[in-house]
Amino acid sequence: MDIQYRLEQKRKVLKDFPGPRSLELTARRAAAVAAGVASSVPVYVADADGGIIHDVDGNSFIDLGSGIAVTTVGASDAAVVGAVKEQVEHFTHTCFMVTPYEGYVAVAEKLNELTPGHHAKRTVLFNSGAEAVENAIKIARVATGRSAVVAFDHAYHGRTNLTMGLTAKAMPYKYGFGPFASEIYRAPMSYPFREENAQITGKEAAERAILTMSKQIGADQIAAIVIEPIQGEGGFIVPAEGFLPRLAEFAKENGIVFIADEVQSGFARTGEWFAVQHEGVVPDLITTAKGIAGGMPLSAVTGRAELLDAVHGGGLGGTYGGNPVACAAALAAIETMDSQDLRGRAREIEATVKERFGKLQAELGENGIIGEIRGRGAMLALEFVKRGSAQAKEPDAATTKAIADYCLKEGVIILTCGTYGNVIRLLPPLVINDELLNDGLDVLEAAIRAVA
Ligand code: PLZ
Repeated sequence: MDIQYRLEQKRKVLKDFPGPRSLELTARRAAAVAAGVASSVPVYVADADGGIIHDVDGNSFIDLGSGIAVTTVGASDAAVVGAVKEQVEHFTHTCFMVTPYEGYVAVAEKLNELTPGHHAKRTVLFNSGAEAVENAIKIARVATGRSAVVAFDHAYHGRTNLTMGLTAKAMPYKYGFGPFASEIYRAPMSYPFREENAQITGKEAAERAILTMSKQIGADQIAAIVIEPIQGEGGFIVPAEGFLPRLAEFAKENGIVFIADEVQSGFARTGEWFAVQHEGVVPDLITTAKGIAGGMPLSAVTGRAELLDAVHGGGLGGTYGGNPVACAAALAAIETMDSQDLRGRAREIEATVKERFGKLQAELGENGIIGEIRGRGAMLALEFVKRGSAQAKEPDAATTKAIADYCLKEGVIILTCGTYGNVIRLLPPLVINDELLNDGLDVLEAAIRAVA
């Protein structure tokens, strides 16, 4: 990795935190912004680069969240900034459905090339992850002539009506927002840390899900199975080995479209371009967003040409889908991921984090609070349990929050997640340097020791 940072990569927190400018903005916000939008950090951003976020009061935070897995190449990668500037000086928008442009085509070509499988592929672009998932289901329904869709326990697929229905957790995502779309079914996930039978294999967990599908729906009624290869919001759950391949095989045997939602896990994050590649799974459709465009809003559905081309002309689209500025950013971001070997960097980060926190877990012992350390590449998580509940594995959301709060006060932004709110997730920008990463991890380790 050879990155020229624009901002000094150094953590700094002043005494009065949040500072006066942030407090002023918090007050203005309360009077102007809908209360339903929450922010996990009480400071306002002035600048961001590499692994650092500057706030409006002169504090500098280490970013271990990347704006929820978006700024994989950093929040102001030079190549992305250059490409965006170049594009906005020509045109910001024409609408691909009216007057098309090359950037959209080039992004589609790139996605067709990078996604797993050597079959003929097509791509369609949108703005958000939810929009991509929703359209993948539209495509699967048209292509199969079926309507049922299967999602999993702990799943997160978005906040639109259809994707809320796919998302598992009620509070805060679904609570009070129903009724939800029909023909959505939920199957049991493989969650190794929380399996009642600790010996269950991935294949057996898949058979359990297949039984649910066969009994509750009927395999020939299912249009699509949609799954995050590593579940994100649900707790960075990595299914047992063999689970995803067996589900993909079942889908294939029954004419079901297998959709991998790689909105969070895609684009170098896990040490491969896509998380399904760790088990050699080739999805029929793959949804991407977040990391794809260096922070510009862009999402995509990529997959088998015969599925995407089954949709009638004009059946897919949207005013802004594949915006030219976002496309220019995507091509530059993907180029940076490649030239800086950010997949390799993700694997280095995995090794660093697993080694350090594995030691800490062992040191805290059987009755320590770190239940499990898991994840792939730089999509890593620590799941916390109540002290003394090594057997029961009682989730400890309060301690998890206390750890994140401690980190924030010390200048490290850490995100939590999980159905039980007891998971700390690490999603650093992959361009973070070792010194900054280790400083951030020192703070996290101190936080865990302080609460343990
Ligand atoms: N699919 C796998 O992770 C977005 C959303 C956080 P959008 N995850 C972060 C929140 O509280 O809103 C996500 C995801 C997976 C789909 C989505 C949805 O992507 O770009 O937020 O619509």
